[in-house]
Amino acid sequence: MKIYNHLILTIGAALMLVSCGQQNQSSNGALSSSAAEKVYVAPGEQDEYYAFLSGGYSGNLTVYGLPSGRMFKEIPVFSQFPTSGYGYSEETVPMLNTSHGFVPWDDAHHPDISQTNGELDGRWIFINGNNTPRIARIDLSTFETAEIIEVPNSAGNHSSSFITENTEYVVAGTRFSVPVPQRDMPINEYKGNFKGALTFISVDPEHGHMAIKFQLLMPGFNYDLSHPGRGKSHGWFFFTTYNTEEANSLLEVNASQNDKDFIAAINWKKIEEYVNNGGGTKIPANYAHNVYDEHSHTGTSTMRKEVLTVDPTKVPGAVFFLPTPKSPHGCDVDPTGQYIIGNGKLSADLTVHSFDKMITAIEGGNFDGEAYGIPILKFEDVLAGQVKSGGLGPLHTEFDGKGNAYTTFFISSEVVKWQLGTWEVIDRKPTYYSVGHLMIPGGNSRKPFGKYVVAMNKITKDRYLPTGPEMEHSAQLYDISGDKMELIYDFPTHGEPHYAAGCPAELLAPKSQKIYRLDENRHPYAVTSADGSKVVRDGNEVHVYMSTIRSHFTPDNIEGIKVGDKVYFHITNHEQDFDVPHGFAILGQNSSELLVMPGQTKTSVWEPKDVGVWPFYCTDFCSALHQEMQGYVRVSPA
Ligand code: CUK
Ligand code: CUA
Repeated sequence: MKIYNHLILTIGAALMLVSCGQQNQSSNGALSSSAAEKVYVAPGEQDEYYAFLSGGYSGNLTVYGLPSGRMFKEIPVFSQFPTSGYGYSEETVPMLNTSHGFVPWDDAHHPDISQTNGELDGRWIFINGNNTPRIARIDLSTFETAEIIEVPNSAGNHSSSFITENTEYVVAGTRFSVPVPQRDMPINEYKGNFKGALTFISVDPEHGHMAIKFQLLMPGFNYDLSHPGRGKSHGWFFFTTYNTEEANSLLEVNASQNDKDFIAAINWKKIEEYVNNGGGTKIPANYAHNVYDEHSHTGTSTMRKEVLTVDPTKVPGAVFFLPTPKSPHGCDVDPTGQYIIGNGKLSADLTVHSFDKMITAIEGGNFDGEAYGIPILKFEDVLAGQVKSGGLGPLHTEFDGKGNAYTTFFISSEVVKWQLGTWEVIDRKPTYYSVGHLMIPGGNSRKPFGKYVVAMNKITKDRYLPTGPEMEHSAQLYDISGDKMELIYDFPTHGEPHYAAGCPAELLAPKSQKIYRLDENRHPYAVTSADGSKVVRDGNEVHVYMSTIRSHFTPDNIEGIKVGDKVYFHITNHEQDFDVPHGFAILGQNSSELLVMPGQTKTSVWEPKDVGVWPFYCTDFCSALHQEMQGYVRVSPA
């Protein structure tokens, strides 16, 4: 490994020099004024694209505009979010329930926008929780988390949440293989005993509701990333694997013995047919299924008890392994569905497999042995071509829809543009620094919008004014409308974006002006008429039915509360104008303030510990009389 590292550093340094020399820029990538014009969105103007960047360890999803790089919103998904009270209000706490209890955090990596016929349809965006395996669905008419389903038998839900071309399934892989079902056993008995569960979660086409259709129990490799087939390869799903040695400790000596790992090709249509005909085995599995209803404004959590598993060897012709060099990470399928690109992260060359050749090889039945009963195709039989990239540490590839692919190189810090079919490198530009994923709006669909690519970098170093040892990560925007890529902008990101998804603004902006109608509010504690406000005691629980409108609370003077009571403030916002939330916070409250959108009801719980007269106020500036939007709660001795 020492020699190898040395090689990387030497070649990497040489490459940086070469590629910087090719730039029409200074060594730090400083730009011309025409770049400024390209990203400038004048006051009052709007961006051309939405970009949704995963928040990594923030557990959330951030929304940006392109080309401006302006951040519009952080959508809370897996993490408690004081800004809106998500994960604090009674209505949203159930969204973070899991079989392990309340888990108010996760590591979110890969967003993917729903598709119809392989094109973005802008209905929902899905994202994975990596650490406590979960998949979330965010409604793109409200930009709110609408559903979270836990994924049992998975660990490190990383190769997720990619969707099939009609959003039939959102698919989740597992970075760790684990005992299935979980049990106490020696770790060094991993090999042959641990399983990698690949989970196919069906999506109801009308409402988007998710349900686990089946789990394919694969050999104990690490299933790192995945991509759906599309077009001609629709019906298949592809997963990169590493650690096909099944080592239980991934010190490099163990993990990189095999010259080639695999891309697993899964014919999910075949497995779907198998389970529709009664195939598969149900096993006990506890997992939470959390749904937020936008009419009752309330989340509910249901614990599911079993899952349908499928043994891949029981479905002949459904699962194959494609040998792919050197610990492939990214697994990307081009817009035509013909090419499957495996980026061996310990390699310099990119391996491109051909879907047609794969089918021919499968039909020919001439295999290179098998692994746990799963046929291994011959490398030469499926290889479409190799890209002699000249870079090091390839991770991820996106497409512009014009026959070009763009691959990130983590070690040599660059984006390389190459041509599908000829495998020729066309252009390369440095990134600052150590790029992970990249994103072209729609670059993960049959119809990419190949005008910009966003590179998401892991190391920020000197790109911004320093803010101490911890800096936000950095994204970079390249104009890819010409033959050569042009770096036009840097912008800081939030958390650690891994992947992102983007779409034209007109796909979302019109319907995203939605408001919740007060007359459709079915929250059990809603106050939908002006005189519905009241205070109701039930033992030591007190329910305050409160309404808000610019700029007062009703009621605003509350008496009769005692120390030891549990007080529920159910706040209904009577506004019906777009973008007029009211907030609520009371002194000493140890959860969070709330933001209540027009037409919505949200509940905050307060258990007063001390007698006194305690003020509450609106936390969101709502009118010239916002500062008058306040009240008192009198707390008497028990
Ligand atoms: S991963 Cu982070 S750079 Cu989670 Cu898709 Cu490759
Ligand atoms: Cu309501 Cu400020």
